[in-house]
Amino acid sequence: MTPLFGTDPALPSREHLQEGAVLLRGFAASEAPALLEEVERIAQVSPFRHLTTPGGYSMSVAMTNCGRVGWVSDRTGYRYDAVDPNTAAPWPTLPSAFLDLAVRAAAQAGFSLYDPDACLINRYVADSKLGLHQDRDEKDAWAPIVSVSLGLPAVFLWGGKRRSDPVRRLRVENGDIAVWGGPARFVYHGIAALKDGLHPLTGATRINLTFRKVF
Ligand code: MD3
Ligand code: FE
Repeated sequence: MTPLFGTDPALPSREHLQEGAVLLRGFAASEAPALLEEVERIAQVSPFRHLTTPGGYSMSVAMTNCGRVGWVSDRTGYRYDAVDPNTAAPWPTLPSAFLDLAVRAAAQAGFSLYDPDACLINRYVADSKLGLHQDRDEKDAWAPIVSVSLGLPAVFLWGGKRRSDPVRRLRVENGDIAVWGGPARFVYHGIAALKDGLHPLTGATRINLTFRKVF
């Protein structure tokens, strides 16, 4: 008998983070090369770009999207937009391999019938970081955010419901998936400055897919 989750490093494991949040270590590891091929295909249509924050700063993380809508930021604020402002065309559609993976991961964390509208794709290089924030531009406040880590490892900053709550640090690696929904949906989180390195699949970068139920 092969257990689905266990202590064998070749098999995925499941860590309970808090009520509504689960870390599935290695869950996407075997699919990572196929997922990264899709990312390249998407980026040929809607290239990675450094968005401008409402405060006028350029983000150190480069972003693109696929799905019915994509997350964008500019001097006027944050929003989901059905059109890529850089190409004036719709975002590439969500590949079935993405949707299938997100639905399986959400189900493992107890969220059935997950139906994400958007996948934000983040690309980190050495020193890229994402400051502590909440994801609150989505109407559905219960549906989880599913986060897939690919390539170089990173450190998740994982706080509480208030910005002043203590922040835990959690190392995530290629193939790890975190699911944050229900009571964990509005916790503050971020990514510490990426350490430089070389990953066999992604070179000097980390790619993160975050699936969102927007409507
Ligand atoms: C959601 N991305 O794009 S996802 C983002 O690795 C974002 O690129 C990070 O945060 C990345 O908005 C981290 C992981 C994450 C962690 C904690 C959360 C997402 C979360 C808590 C609540 C909601
Ligand atoms: Fe976030």
